[in-house]
Amino acid sequence: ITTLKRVAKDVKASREDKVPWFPRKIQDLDKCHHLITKYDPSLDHDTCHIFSLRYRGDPLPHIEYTAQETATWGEVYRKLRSLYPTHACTQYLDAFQQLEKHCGYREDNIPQLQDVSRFLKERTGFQLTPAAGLLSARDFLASLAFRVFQCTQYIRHFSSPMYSPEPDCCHELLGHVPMLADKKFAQFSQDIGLASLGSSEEEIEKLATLYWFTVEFGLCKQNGLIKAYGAGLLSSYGELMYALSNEPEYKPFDPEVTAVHPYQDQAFQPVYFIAENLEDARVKLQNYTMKIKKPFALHYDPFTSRIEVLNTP
Ligand code: TIH
Ligand code: FE2
Repeated sequence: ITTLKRVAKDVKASREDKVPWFPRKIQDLDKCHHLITKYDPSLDHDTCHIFSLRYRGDPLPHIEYTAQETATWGEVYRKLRSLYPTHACTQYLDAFQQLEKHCGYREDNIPQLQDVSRFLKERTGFQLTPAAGLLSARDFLASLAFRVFQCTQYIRHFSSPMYSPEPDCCHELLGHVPMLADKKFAQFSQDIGLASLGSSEEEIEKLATLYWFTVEFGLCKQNGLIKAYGAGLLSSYGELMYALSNEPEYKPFDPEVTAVHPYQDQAFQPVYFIAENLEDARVKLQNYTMKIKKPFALHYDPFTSRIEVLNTP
């Protein structure tokens, strides 16, 4: 009841100054759990309030996966691992090696979020938190501002190991986690999150699209070759092969163009955006986000994990 009241008050306050409510400290993320009910057409694009039973600071739940689930993971792992040396960017390969060494990344073991979260925290300050399902773009992006990554824990159906239209633990652990261990990429991810705080619905939509074509499906140049850094590619054997096959269309990463490009969320992408490198993508993103109009400037204080709001006249 208290949480409900608090949310109602925040909504009211944000109407008054016309800036959508946003979390200012990491504990506020406990109020960012609006799930999207995606597949019920009557509820399309609607969100529902589900108050998570878990709060920040609680230990991450340990999951006992069944033999069948571990077998699915094993198949996904084995096939993807054989593609990484030729298809994944060097940042990914470096982190993957570390994860095999320190974090129980193996064919016969689905790593636990708690171990992986500890690993990331030491490398880039990112931490993982379990999500009950698909979150609204606003809530998902807001957590990135605090270097918190919301993860699913269930696994795809054994009948389609090489592609899943929905995120699952294979996608989080094999797609996102290795990239989040890279400092530059972690900064890039947090920058999208910071840009989203207090942004309008239209701007959130554009930032979510940018996120989609970079963090999920991004390609980059490396030593004259094209490599994948997007998690949606690195967790799907089928799409990783396809994305680097010369069959799809390729465009240079340009935030103004990328942010408004239509995307596909039930099948392979018809187009991929190629970044010069991760640093260049970060600079381009920064130039783009600087143009988003807000009545204040935001600063993230890494010592307190708080957002400082600087009023600009
Ligand atoms: N298609 C990815 C996979 O098979 O692992 C999962 C997703 C990525 C982005 C959205 S769903
Ligand atoms: Fe993802």
